[in-house]
Amino acid sequence: MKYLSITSILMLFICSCSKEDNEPINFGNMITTSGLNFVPEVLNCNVGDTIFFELGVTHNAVEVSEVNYNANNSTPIENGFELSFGESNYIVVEESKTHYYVCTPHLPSMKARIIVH
Ligand SMILES: [Cu+2]
Repeated sequence: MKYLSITSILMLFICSCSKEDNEPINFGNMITTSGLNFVPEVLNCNVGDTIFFELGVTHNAVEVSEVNYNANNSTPIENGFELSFGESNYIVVEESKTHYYVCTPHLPSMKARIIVH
């Protein structure tokens, strides 16, 4: 008969506790880069969701206004998010609106949206 070590029992205890204590995180809200594209180009999510970014080393992500998005202008929007080249990070969306963002060196092709419902 095999017994669980004290470490294993502690680990099981810690894991089951943290599952109950924390809100579930939706890891489906992930934005990556492929070629000169953000993937997905349109991310649909809900207020309160966490959005993860994993950017390739040649790409950044700068939130811009809708007007600048349509004009392929990378001027950052006030209080927007900004991830530097190759950064892996996350944001939490707290408002029902559309976030427009671009990769500065790869405009006009590389831009995308996060639609918060
Ligand atoms: Cu890029």
